[in-house]
Amino acid sequence: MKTLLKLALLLPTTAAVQAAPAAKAPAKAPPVKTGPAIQASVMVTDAWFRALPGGLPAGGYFTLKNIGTRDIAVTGAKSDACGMLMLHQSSDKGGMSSMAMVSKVEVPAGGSVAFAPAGFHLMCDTPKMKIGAKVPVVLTLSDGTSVAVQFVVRNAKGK
Ligand SMILES: [Cu+2]
Repeated sequence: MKTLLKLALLLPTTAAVQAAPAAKAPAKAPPVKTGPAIQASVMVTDAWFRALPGGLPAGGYFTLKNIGTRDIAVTGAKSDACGMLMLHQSSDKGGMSSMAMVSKVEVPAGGSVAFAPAGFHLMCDTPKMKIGAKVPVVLTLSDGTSVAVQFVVRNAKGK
C-alpha cells in the first residue's frame, strides 16, 4: 500500500487514477475467471458459485466495491440458474455455525464488501449449473439499478 501511494504521488493525478483499473485489466486472466462487472456505482470481481453434489444449494461469492460517491446496498439477486437466489449471512455463535436470510448488505461509498464462505453469501436453491461453466446473476442495488455479473462455477473445494 505504501509503495502504491508513493507511485501515485510520482504520477500526475489523472494518470494515477486511470492506472489503477488498467493494471487489473483481465486481458490475460485464466479462462476460469471472469472479468470485473462494472456498473455506474459498483464493481464486482471474483464471482463464483460453489456447486455441491446432489443438487444441494450452491453458495455464491464475490467482492463488491462501491465506486460511487453514495452509500449503497445490495438488496437482492436473481439468476436463471437458480430456483431462488437469496442473500444469506453465516454466523458462528458459540461454535454453532448457522445462516440466516438478510434483506440487504450495505456498502459505504468507497468501501467494499466480500461475500465469502462463513460470511455474506448468495444462496442458490435448486441450482442448475455445471462446474467450469459460467452462469449469469443480476444483483439489485438500493439505488434502483442492477448489475449483471458472470459467476464461474467451481467444485466443492472451490476449484
Ligand atoms: Cu446460505
